[in-house]
Amino acid sequence: MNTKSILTLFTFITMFGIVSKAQSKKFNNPIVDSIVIFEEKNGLVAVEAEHFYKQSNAEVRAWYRTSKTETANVGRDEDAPHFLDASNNAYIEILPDTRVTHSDQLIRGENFTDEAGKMAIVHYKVKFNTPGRYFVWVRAMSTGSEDNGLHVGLNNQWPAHGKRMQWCDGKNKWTWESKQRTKEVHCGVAHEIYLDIEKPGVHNIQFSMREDGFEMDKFILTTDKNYVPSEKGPAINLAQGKLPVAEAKVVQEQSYFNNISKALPENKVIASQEFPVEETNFYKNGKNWLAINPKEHKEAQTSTTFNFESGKYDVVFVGVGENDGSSTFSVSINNKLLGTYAPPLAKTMWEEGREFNALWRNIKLKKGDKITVTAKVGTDGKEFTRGRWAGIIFTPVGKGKQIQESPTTYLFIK
Ligand SMILES: [Ca+2]
Ligand SMILES: [Ca+2]
Ligand SMILES: [Ca+2]
Ligand SMILES: [Ca+2]
Repeated sequence: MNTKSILTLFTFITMFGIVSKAQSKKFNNPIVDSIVIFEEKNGLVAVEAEHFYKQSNAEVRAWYRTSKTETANVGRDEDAPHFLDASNNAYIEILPDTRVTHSDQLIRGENFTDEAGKMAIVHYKVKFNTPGRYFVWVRAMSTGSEDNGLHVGLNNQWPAHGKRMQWCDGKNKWTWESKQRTKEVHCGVAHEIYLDIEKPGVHNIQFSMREDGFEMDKFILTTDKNYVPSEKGPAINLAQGKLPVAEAKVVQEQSYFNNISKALPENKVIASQEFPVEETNFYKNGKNWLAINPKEHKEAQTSTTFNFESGKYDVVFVGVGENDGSSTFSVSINNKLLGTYAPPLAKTMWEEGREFNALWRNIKLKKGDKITVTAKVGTDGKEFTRGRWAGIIFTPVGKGKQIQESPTTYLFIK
């Protein structure tokens, strides 16, 4: 390559770098105008988190939108996108997320702050018709232990009862919660997160970072102490302005296996297609599965080596439900049977998901162990199943059940 083409290439790379950074950057810009005002009616108001009109104190950490068309690339962010089950198919996340597990260094003022109103503040305008005490609920997604704290404030004040919102239940799924973390109760106390609205009129509702990596989908304020929001929560009311066009409903394109593989950063994964195929009676079915052609074989077997750290794991075997019967799968370690599993009948031709996988807990594995999967086709008397399976996940002991709760899908990816 001559000097000129090296220079051209260098210029191109530099420009590309600037462009991709600029594109990420705009996902922290507001998409609603500052004239947009949400409205409380009958003691209730709901707001999509992605509809903030302003961010402040956003130098070190900021909130970034994620949707089908928006994925920020601004540093460490290890969890998978979660817009599929989000209200309005979009949410915001505080990035980068440099404290993912307890073993990552805690740096106050960078990846953590116990001071409300100091870092990464999002702002919303709400017109209140009814003064009173409003309990604050937020729909959040936590994938670990260091991304589940938040502060809420009012008109640039950060009252004691808006500090340290905490999530413990509902890992890896969108979860409504309204609890305050205290010295005594780390998982939080109910009915302690509220804002007192003294006068009717337009007020500023604000959320600020406690832990980076926090993901917020939607929030509500309610005067009803016993109200518990469910699913995607109540409808949005506007007092003034217009919201952007709703985010397109997204068809799940990622497989369940991919979703649960990424559910925890500690997961070790062997996809079925990483196992050898030759002379096993299996074939590669699409991008995700191994399968058996029942016209040629009724049984297939393949083995590979466990190349991860020795230790104890929860083992999740992700099978595929089919509607022609139940396939049977056996998993062995060094030729010793770990267990046998037959997924139930699926309603569709094939389906991966919560219903179609096996969990073996607290299994001792050594680096170099031989993992063998044997599959047998099932039948309904007329047609045969194809013994389809997606792979095996080795997750820390006690986490198996949790990672199984990932979004389900039955799409076949060609
Ligand atoms: Ca993320
Ligand atoms: Ca974090
Ligand atoms: Ca996160
Ligand atoms: Ca949302």
